[in-house]
Amino acid sequence: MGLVHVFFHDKCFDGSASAALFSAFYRARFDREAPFVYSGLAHKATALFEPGQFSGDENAIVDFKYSPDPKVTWWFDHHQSAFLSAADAEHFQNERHPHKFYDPNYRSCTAFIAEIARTRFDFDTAPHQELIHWADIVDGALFESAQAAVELREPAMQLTLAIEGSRDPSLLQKLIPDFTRRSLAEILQQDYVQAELRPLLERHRKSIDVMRRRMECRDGVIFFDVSNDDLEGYNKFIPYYLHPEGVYSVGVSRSTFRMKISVGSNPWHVVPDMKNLAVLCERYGGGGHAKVGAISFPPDAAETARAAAREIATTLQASYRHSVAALE
Ligand SMILES: [Mn+2]
Repeated sequence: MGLVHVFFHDKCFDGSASAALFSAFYRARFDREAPFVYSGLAHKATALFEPGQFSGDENAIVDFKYSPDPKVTWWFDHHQSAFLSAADAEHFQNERHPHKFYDPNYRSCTAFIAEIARTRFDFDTAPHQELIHWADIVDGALFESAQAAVELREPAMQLTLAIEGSRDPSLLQKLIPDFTRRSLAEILQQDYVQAELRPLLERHRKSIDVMRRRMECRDGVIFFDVSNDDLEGYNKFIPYYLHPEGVYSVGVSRSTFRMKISVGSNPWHVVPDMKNLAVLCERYGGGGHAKVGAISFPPDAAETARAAAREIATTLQASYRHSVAALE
């Protein structure tokens, strides 16, 4: 029996769930006794893969970029930008490897693995439906409401907070095997999960209080400046939770290495003719997607960042008034 080394998107619910589902599939259809090891992969500016890293008898990459390394024997991904280069994309297309799969139309890699394993390898995915369902919701950010996204009542939402916020690399080593043998509610009750979660939930609650104090909503735009507050990241749905009447949000925050303007739109409150936020942020040297964008400034450019944020808020307020006038 050969060692299976699984490489997965680190600190990501879908990445961890993909690693778990792939393992269950491989055990059921290829080798019931195979030992597994797991390594998280992160996006960074330098080389994503290290030479010699693919040390298993089988090496699987799930929910992460393609590697043309011949030691990689399985690959599943659903990201729009799955290939580091045109040469990698060509390598994938020409090789036509029977165990390498790519489809950017899937909301989660977990659902993609499930579909391939079920239809091509006759794997029974029924026992893993809960995991597949939640991977789709979390990775697609398809929360039914701002309450669901911020109050974190569902076990999957609290597990996501633990996975994304934990600094302990051993958490996922325990969580991945648990994903295919316990329900999410059972996993949540495990001591090792509760120990991780307690401080993270406390920080999450505090961040809601801080943001509540710093927020105002006028003409459809929620504005907040938390750059002088001790906030280590925050849930990006909090603005719409506190101000459901808001359509856009503009926030200023600070980290050790930059000042940041975050510009977003409320998934649960849209108006006609929404402003494209990527285009708006590009005007200030930032970027993003149509529905969410960001701009970075050097850490000492606080005033420039604040002035730009005010200007963006004013632009979005005018756009909102225009949209609402069109509705009347
Ligand atoms: Mn994913």
